Amino acid sequence: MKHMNKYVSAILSILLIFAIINDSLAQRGGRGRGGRAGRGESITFQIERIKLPPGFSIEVYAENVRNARSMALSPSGTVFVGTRARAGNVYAILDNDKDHKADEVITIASGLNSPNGVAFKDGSLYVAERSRIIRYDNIESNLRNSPEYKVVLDEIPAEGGHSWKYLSFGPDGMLYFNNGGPGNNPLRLDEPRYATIIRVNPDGSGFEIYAHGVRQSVGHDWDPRTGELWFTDNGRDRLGDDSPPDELNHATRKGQHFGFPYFFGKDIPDPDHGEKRPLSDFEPVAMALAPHAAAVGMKFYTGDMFPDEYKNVIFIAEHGSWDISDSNPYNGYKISTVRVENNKAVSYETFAEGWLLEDGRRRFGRPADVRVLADGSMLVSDDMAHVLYRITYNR
Ligand SMILES: [Ca+2]
Ligand SMILES: [Ca+2]
Repeated sequence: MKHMNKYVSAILSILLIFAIINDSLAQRGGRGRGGRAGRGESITFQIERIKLPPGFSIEVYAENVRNARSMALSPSGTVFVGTRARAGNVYAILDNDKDHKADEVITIASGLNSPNGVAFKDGSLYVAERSRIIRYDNIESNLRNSPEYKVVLDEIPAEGGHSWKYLSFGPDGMLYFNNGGPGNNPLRLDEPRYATIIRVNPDGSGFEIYAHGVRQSVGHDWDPRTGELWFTDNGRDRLGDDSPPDELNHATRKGQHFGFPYFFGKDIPDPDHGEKRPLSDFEPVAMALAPHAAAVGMKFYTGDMFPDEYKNVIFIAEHGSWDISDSNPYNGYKISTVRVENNKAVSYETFAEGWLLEDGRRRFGRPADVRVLADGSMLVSDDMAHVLYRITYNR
């Protein structure tokens, strides 16, 4: 009996040690496992740390949405989610009982090449990979059947980085997407399709460059009041912790040039290319955003749930920095708002923060995109914690 107790005690000790090791691994990796980027440290998921203005709440809408990035909505309420990670997944997320919590996360495609961009129109899901756009017709009747796709547009040049895309239908019915610069500050006069925003007809015809000089824009939307395009753009790396800013830009017509790779922000010349053309050749930034914040997905708030002051305000997902030295806190890891009045951006404020801890290094999530739901609540995707959140307001 005494021996027995010793054995039991030894086994319990071993189990306890395993439990401690396991817990410490979970603390380090947590739900952020695989989401590690830069030199920051991933920690366990702590939604209670997210701070919002008074009256707003945030909760998890869907879990286990690995690498959740851009979102698209069907009229019936299906949320489609693109990803950038190697698995190449696209998801359909269903709230079958309409209680504002997802019931199913269906992987409708995998093995695609960073299918970051998703858009929905007339029953079809459009997906932007790095170098092509594909289309799944009648998708909502085929979510579980490994649906087949047709290629809409192929052979978009996509060397190097910055080729994952954001995809939307504009008010003109055309498909818009970015094609970033292949590197930190390359000048590629040989290939005008780099560092652009492009538009095509839904069948892939009518290819044209809508905006030039855009380093990497992974978020855009149209002002519902004017129908004009606004888009985020990520500034270059390795010009210091405080420079250059990320950008919110405003295109008023086709063919404008937004400065890359010659200038950043309002007037910051690139060390390699800044003297090659005059600043006056380029459209000024509409609002300079935090340096290296990685401003990505953005949408105008068009719902009725939030207070009136948020009507037509731009919500921006700031994915969060890595290119900041150890002595300074990171930027981003938050949702920001920019107010547009008389067609000018007039304010830049924090709406939701707390994904990054007070030490400025540890973080449990990275916002990637925002979407307004039919009831006026807002979805936020998080490609590090692998969830979608839903933000609501209680009058
Ligand atoms: Ca539900
Ligand atoms: Ca610019």
